[in-house]
Amino acid sequence: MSEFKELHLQALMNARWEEPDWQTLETTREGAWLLERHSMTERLKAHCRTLAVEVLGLHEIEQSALTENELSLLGEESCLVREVVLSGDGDAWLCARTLVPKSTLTEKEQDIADLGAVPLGQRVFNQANARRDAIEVATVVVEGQSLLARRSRLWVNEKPMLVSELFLPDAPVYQEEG
Ligand code: VNL
Repeated sequence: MSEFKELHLQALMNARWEEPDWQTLETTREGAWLLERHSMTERLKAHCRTLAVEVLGLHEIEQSALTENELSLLGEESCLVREVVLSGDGDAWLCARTLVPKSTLTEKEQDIADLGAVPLGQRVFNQANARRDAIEVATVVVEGQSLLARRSRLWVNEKPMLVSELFLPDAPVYQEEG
């Protein structure tokens, strides 16, 4: 799993995020996934019987290690980094890296640090005021394969976090019926 982690998380961190071409993307199958504003957890769950979350990493990152772009989306603060891989019925579908600013992990949101195998989306979207913005997309090459990725900002009780998601080769986004 550590090789997997190196490859995919590194690729995700090196992604060149771009503003989506909404008009074109909205009409495509990939677009429905990449531009999803509600819960990716729900969307993935609709394509399998069991969605499993494996936590690959959970650590703190200093403000100085964040990019200008990340700081402008989140504010100037150190963050918790949560790295996971999501599998649908045993197939790895999505690799995700989430930056959660320290000030987001307060009051009701303290538990986000301790989610473990509970999907982040499940926790965030059962809150009525959850919303997503700043959606950006990228194509990431891993071992010669072009994979789709997106980054978006999630808000819970007006507190932000930044989610980067890499769709792995077996993900339903690449399948005809996806
Ligand atoms: C997580 C991150 C879950 C990104 C997701 O959906 C996701 C998580 C299930 O960290 O649990 O799209």
